[in-house]
Amino acid sequence: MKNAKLLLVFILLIIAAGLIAQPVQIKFQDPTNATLLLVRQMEPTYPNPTPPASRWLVKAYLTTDTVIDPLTSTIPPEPTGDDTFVMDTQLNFGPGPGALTLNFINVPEADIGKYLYLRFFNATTIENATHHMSFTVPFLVPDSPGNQILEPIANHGWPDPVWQPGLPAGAADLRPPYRAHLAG
Ligand SMILES: [Ca+2]
Repeated sequence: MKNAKLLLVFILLIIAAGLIAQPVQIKFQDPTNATLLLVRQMEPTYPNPTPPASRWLVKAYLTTDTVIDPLTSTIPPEPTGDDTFVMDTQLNFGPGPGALTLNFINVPEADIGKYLYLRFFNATTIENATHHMSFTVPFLVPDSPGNQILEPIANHGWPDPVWQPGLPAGAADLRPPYRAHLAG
């Protein structure tokens, strides 16, 4: 009888573990300075290493298809179509020759099978950004909870020209130049 109870507890523990969401954690990195050089096309003094207060905004989005849909022309710009916002992080380089060192993007288990992409903005807040650079090919979120480390340049690319204009802050020209947002 005691063994039967222990077995029941064991089974319940296995069921409970299965119910806990297992996010997929994805880190995009670039061990070279290639991404830094693309960022410096917009801001030649973008610092390496990048002090926390100077780090531009990076947003991660999900799309159910493989099409990266454009942003709205509202302030702040929002994703369109089937694309949805996932999380913010910061554009950080270094130390060393300028390796891209982003934080992990946490994708909920429910979004496995969707496609993930990053968009860099040329300001520390989206309201002040005039340009953005986005993946050209979104990344399929794999059905394998745990850490995934990927290199964006090789696999997901950037458009040419890399920085895309047209965000409302630039169009409205109501804000100081983006250089004002760099503390470093
Ligand atoms: Ca889409």
